[in-house]
Amino acid sequence: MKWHILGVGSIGGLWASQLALAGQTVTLLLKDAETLRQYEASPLQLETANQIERPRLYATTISELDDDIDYLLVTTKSYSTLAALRSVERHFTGETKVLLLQNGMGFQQEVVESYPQQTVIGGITTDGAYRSSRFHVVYAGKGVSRFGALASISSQTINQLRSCFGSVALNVEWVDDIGTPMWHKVAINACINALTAIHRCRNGELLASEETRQAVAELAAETERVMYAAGIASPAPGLLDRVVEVIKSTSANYSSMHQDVVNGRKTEVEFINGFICEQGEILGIETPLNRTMLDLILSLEVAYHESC
Ligand code: KPL
Repeated sequence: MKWHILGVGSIGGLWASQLALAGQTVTLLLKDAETLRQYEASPLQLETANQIERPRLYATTISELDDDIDYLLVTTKSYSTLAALRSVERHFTGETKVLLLQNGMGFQQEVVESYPQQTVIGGITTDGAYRSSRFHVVYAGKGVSRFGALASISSQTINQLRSCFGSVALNVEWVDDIGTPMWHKVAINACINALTAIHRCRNGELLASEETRQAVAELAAETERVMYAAGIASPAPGLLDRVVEVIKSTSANYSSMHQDVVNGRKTEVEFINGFICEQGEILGIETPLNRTMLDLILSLEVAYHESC
């Protein structure tokens, strides 16, 4: 199969490498000539516990791409999705499949509506990866990735994807209902990420004080009410217990939103707590705590930009 990767960060780099190592033809779509030059000087490496792999990949700038896109894996930040897709849509055919493997929710529906001709697939992952330099990806924690269709899909495509996923050295599952796992992930992130960015702490430290333990519990209760109104069953044994499990199993991590805030980057809060607020509004459920998280993180982003 022929894959193009849009968004070559840690998860994009991990997937590009593993697909190529499994024998797929993989092209990285890089944003400009400077990024391509950096890539050519120091091509993608994947570091795992016992080795460093140098997969065989193709790379091009988006403007120089001259090929049709068959399978497109999108691993950009959630807020860049539509702009990123617009930059490559001239290479779409009726056969193009778009796989969205990103944080947050809300933008997937916009993609489905903006690209009614394409097969759009949603995904979530708990794989842990980070970059130690621009194109050096460290695969730090084996998790699981799940994909499922967000719009109509042929059984032939499902079979092709299943067989491809079975050949890569990652835990990947095809699921009939991706909406529920996507909701669970965004709900868990809504209870952890913003709080860690506001308190400037590691995930595990949220359980260290009564104040933050209570904030987590109240956010989980509010988020669960919205999820329930949306017709989504809570993850077993309940959202708060699941959130506490994730906090414990990632206790030494700085959440992605914490990292974005301390590095002065835009965060994905609008597609995490912002998504819960939007759903609350649609479903008639009050979301004052998610609103506070959204407003505080947006003000931290503004404060940073004004100080620069
Ligand atoms: O998904 C995460 C994130 O940081 O975005 C968690 C689960 C909170 C792990 O850090």
